[in-house]
Amino acid sequence: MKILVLNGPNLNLLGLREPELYGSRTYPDLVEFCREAASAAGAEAEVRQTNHEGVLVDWIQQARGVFDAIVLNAAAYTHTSVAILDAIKAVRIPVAEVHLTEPKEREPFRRVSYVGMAAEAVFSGRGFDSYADAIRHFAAKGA
Ligand code: CA2
Repeated sequence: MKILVLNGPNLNLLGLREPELYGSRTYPDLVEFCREAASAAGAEAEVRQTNHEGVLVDWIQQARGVFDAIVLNAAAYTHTSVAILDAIKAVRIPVAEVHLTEPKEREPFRRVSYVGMAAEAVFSGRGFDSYADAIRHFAAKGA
C-alpha cells in the first residue's frame, strides 16, 4: 500500500521554532519517522511539505491512481481552505487529517476544520505519533 503524507505551511520549521508547542524533532526527523512507521505497518510512505495551498491541491489531485491513501497535516490551511476540502472530495482517495497538537484545545479559530469535513478519520494531539496512528489506520484496513 502506498500512502502519501502531505504537510502544509511552516512544518518545515519543526524543531527550529516553538519547540514548547511542536517539539524539538525536525522536519527531516518527521520524514524518517513516517517512512519507518509505514514500513513497520507493511506499507510505503512518500512524505512531502509545501508552504503553498495550490501545491497541496495539485498533489491531492495527482495522487489519484498512484496512492491508496493520504495522510494530511494541512497546518493553518486546515482551518481556512475550501479549495483543499473540494480537492479531497473530488479525488475520492481516503484522507486522514493529522495534527501534532490538539487544535480544539487552542485558539477558537482552530476549532473549524475544512479538511475534517471530508476526512474519514482525525488523529491529533500526539506529536509525531499522530502520523503513525493515521498510517496504521490505513494499513490495518487496507486503505
Ligand atoms: O498541530 C498541528 O499539527 C497543526 O496543524 C500545526 C499548524 C497549526 O496551524 C494547526 O492549527 C495545527 C501550524 C504549523 C506550524 O508549524 C511550525 C513548526 C515549528 C515552528 C513553527 C511553526
